[in-house]
Amino acid sequence: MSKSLTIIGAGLAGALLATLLARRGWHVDVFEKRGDPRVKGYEGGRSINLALAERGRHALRQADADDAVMRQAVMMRGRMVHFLDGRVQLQRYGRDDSEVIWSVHRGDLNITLLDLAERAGANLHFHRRLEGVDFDAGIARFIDDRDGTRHEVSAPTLVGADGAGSALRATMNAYRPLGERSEFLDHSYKELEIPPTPDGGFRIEPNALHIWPRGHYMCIALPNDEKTFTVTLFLPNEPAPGHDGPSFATLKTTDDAVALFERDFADALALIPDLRKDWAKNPPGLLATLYLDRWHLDGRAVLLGDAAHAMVPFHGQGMNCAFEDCVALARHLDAHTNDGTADLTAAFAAFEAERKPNAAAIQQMALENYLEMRDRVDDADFLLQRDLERALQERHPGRFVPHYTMVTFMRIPYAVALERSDIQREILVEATHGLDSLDDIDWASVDVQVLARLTPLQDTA
Ligand code: FAD
Ligand code: E0Q
Repeated sequence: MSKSLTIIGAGLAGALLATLLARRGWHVDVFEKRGDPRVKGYEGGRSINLALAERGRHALRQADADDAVMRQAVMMRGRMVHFLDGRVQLQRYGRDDSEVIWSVHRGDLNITLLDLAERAGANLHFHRRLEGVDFDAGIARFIDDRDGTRHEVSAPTLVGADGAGSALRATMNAYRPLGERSEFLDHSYKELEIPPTPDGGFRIEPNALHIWPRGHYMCIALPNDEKTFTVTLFLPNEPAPGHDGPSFATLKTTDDAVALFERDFADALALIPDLRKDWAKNPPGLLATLYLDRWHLDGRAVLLGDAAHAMVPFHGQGMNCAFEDCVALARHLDAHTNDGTADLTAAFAAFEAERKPNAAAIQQMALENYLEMRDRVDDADFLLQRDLERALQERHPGRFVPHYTMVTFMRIPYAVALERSDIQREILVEATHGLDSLDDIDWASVDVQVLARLTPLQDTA
């Protein structure tokens, strides 16, 4: 078979890619270390829900998966900011309800995508953990963790969709170094749950991403369609030098955790009856950015999604970016296929050339967004800059487009969004310097800047 591929990992990217390729006539085998979530229920996967945005939805439409996914999605219109004194404020993400994001359940989404992959003709193999690859012989070795049995499979072409801890990446790197570098954030996360009300409703506003910004740390909550919220606390691992604020290291007992919530997240604490149990369930989750110089080994193996470019979660774009990768890889494979034979080396190289700069851009923007989220969403400078951003969007439609809009509601390359955001931030900072209201803006000089420094922007068709 000339058009065949072996995908490692049946998570979000692996399942979507399998569907896209099987529909294009590829023979696809997918190997997943866990059991089939459709049989036993979804095991593992620590972030229980995820924000789905336009990039991800566009990719899902390519696989006719968008309708099924959207049936279980909860709309989020903006950030609901919870201040220390208990006040709340909705900061809209877009102009109206056509510019919103969607909270989706990771397990349900995975199941929807696995069903589609199977229906498209992909062969799914569960309980198969990749352990190593003999690249010279084209053989992949798997272990079934239930009984330790080993399985060898002929796999001349491998795609790594096996996530941030990718085993395929490790074996590629051992064969020919990929130039791998991980930068761990000095913050980790813990997940907690807000249950439904006794009569089965949402405890707080469902159509928002809730956020409790507290300077060096924060909580967020995303709604689930079963009327619960998943709360995530992001906190430093160690006390910051010169600060005596809370950290995972200083919260030694569940009493310490409750005390932190009593002091800093009092309105959230009232909503989390099982805080003690949830707290003890899992160790803090680590957060890191992964950089590679190379994503592929000629035509024999290629990485995508978190396996290629894990990022911190603060822009809610990791899955969205992984889904964009899948569409791009399928497109490059098509473009490099002639008379039923694919030039895999050329396809993988073209995929890497297109996606690597964009992955680097969203990795950087995700890191920057953490500071904004935890420290700036409640400060006056920031809010004035957001107001000016909206005003300039109206004055210069299609030219001055807010940062969040470019990342979340458009599909222009992330690298373009980053480049334009940097210019726009300079304009915003300069124009609002020393001011406390838009009344005193020098519009003529701001308009000159916008016209001189920003070209008209067209979304990717
Ligand atoms: P994964 O989803 O991790 O899938 C990898 C699959 O490979 C898994 O099924 C795993 O079991 C399997 N596997 C692993 N090793 C092996 C092996 N050796 N052999 C076989 N199979 C293997 N992204 C968003 O877009 N929006 C959000 O709101 C968002 N929030 C997040 C919040 C948190 C706290 C975190 C940590 C991440 C968040 N993300 C978000 C990022 C998102 O979770 C990832 O980017 C996304 O899951 C990447 O998909 P993937 O398919 O590459 O990897
Ligand atoms: C989104 C949606 C985990 C997470 C996921 C997200 C977002 C945030 C803060 C976090 C960014 C934002 N955001 O509100 O600007 O838009 O996905 Cl922490």
